[in-house]
Amino acid sequence: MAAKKKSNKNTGNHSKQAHKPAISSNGRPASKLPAPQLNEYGIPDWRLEKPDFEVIEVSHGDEVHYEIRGKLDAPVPPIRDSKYLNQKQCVELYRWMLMNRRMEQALENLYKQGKVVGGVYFGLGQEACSCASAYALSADDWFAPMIRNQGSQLVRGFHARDIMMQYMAKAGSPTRGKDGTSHYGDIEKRNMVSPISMLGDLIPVMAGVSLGARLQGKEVACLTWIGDGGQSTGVSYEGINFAAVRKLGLVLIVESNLWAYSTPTEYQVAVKDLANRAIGYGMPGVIIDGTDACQVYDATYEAVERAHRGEGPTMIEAKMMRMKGHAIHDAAAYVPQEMHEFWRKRDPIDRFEKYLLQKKWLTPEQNRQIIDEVEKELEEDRDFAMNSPMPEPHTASEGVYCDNSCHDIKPKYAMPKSGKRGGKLKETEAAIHFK
Ligand SMILES: Cc1ncc(C[n+]2csc(CCOP(=O)(O)OP(=O)(O)O)c2C)c(N)n1
Ligand SMILES: [Mg+2]
Repeated sequence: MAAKKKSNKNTGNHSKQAHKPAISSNGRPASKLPAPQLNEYGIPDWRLEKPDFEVIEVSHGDEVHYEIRGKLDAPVPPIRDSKYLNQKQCVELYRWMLMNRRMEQALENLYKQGKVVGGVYFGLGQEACSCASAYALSADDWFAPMIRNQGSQLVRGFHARDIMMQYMAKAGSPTRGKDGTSHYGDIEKRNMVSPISMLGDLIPVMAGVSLGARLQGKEVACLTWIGDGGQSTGVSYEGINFAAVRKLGLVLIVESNLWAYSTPTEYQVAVKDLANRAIGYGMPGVIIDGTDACQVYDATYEAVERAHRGEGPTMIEAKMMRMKGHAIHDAAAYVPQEMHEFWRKRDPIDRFEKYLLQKKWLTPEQNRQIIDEVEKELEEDRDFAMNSPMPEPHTASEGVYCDNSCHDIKPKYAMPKSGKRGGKLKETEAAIHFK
């Protein structure tokens, strides 16, 4: 169910044309990129910094806490120039990241004012990962956000007011007040599959969306995200493996944000780089700095192109830090303070802003204007959401189950092509399965 929308000037649905590599006037790529390094298992690692520390469990009697050991005073790395993004796109992307951050700040305030019905989830520190990846999709591609990917919904055409109304369970929210978080999709316009709370379950679903489109003669990229914790679930393995075997257009971003609730990655998995798991599935993997919008965009863009060519899935490990607790109720007191300080210096929005200003792709005046516009839009959306009504009691049972008046279930692109053999199995074939 999708909320009725006001017109969206900044649609995240980009034409192919918009994704031409940034080329300088002499026809060469605008900048020289360093050759990507490979990790010990041959996985490309695009990062310009490899943070060198680990979290360890320390116990004093009955009390256990975490400490961080390693090099915490390393200089902040530069942003890696994009191979594909031009100036206009970079500025637009920066605006989405700002919108993502400021919307979540507004949601936090609404929660503290008692206006939110359930909890609130944040993607603080992960705005580049959510926004730049969604920005790399073409209009016909599909995406399925998880709790840290509210920014991707903005990029793909939802408004802050939709998300705010959803958290407040308002009548005009995407689920008409029937859910307090983000369990809605839009299969008509924005090609968004609803988040599934059970971690990993979206992976086979998105593999299935890719397969469904292929049966209808279309290769689409299907983007979803999974946390470092969520990636350990069995269904993640099954879904990724299925996509790899059938060469489906799954684009999987592993949000390697160092914590799964209160468990540090060191106590969750034995591998150093989660992208190494791509080797076991027989698919390409790449490691990127998840706080660098250009790296996120380029890696996703290449994975999307690969999906469009029908070559199969890609696993992108985006390394970064979950900068807040699991949700608003979790103060994350278990995270060593120095760890927050290290990553605060690598804030994706601050770094991207500085990069654009230094490159003179954004003047301080233009920057001020963008910030003012974002704030104004959010203020209007917040007022709209706050003043909109709660659902009428009699609507409680409406739209819960799909019926004939709901929508036609039909192929989106074309009638699936049937095999030469026809749909009927020979009796002997069916019998083979029971032997
Ligand atoms: C299959 C399953 N197990 C457990 C949970 C409860 N749960 C929700 S989020 C979460 C932690 C997820 O950590 P991670 O995947 O690293 O994502 P992050 O919160 O760091 O973004 C857990 C255990 C769940 N939703 N689904
Ligand atoms: Mg995590």
